[in-house]
Amino acid sequence: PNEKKFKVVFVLGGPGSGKGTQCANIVEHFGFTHLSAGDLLRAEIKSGSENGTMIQNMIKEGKIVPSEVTVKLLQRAMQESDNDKFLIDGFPRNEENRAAFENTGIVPEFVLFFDCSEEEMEKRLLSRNQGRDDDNIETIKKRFNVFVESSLPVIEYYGSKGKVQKIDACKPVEEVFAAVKAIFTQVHE
Ligand code: UP5
Ligand code: MG
Repeated sequence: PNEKKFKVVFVLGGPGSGKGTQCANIVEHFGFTHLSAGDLLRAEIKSGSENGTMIQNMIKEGKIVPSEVTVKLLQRAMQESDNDKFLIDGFPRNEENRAAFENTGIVPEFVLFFDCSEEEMEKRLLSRNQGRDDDNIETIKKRFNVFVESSLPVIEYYGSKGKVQKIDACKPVEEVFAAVKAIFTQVHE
């Protein structure tokens, strides 16, 4: 059960749509704590946990790590935080993820969806240069396929509940943030 009464916003969008970039801006202006599921999984690899090798292989293939692993990491991060407002970035990525998170009793307030063309996202990922294992053209193509096949249905599900705030994420960072800000100002207080 959601004992601490957490406020959660899911931040979704394709690989390279700008989730991490915009979450950093939201944290600064609206007092949320940013939890990137991908960052938590990459930290798990680095820490040498027993699941590390499995996670590493799945990320390299653009596949979605089993929900029990990811949900546990997210729950732990929320419980360890002093904050009660969270941006959950890059999760849930499929129906299994969504169902597993629902079992925690936490219902997201809304879903921020960064919509961007694959052409633009590919350009961004190939020029990111942060040494990510999955920023090569072969893995990027796989990530795009998984996004369309498994993650878009989750966004459609929340859309059918009237919970999706869609943003044109192909624009420059400042313009995207202006749209984000309008949503948080309106929806959030
Ligand atoms: N950039 C950002 N915004 C821009 C803009 N408006 N104009 C021009 N450039 C812009 O941005 C990407 C790059 O683009 C950066 O260089 C940025 O400066 C620039 P970023 O903000 O990092 O985009 P983001 O959407 O966060 O891209 P990311 O690559 O992190 O998205 P993914 O969803 O692919 O990655 P994530 O870390 O969430 O997941 C990685 C893998 O982990 C998954 O493929 C999967 O294998 C695994 N995973 C799970 O299994 N389960 C999970 O729940 C989560 C992840
Ligand atoms: Mg990211």
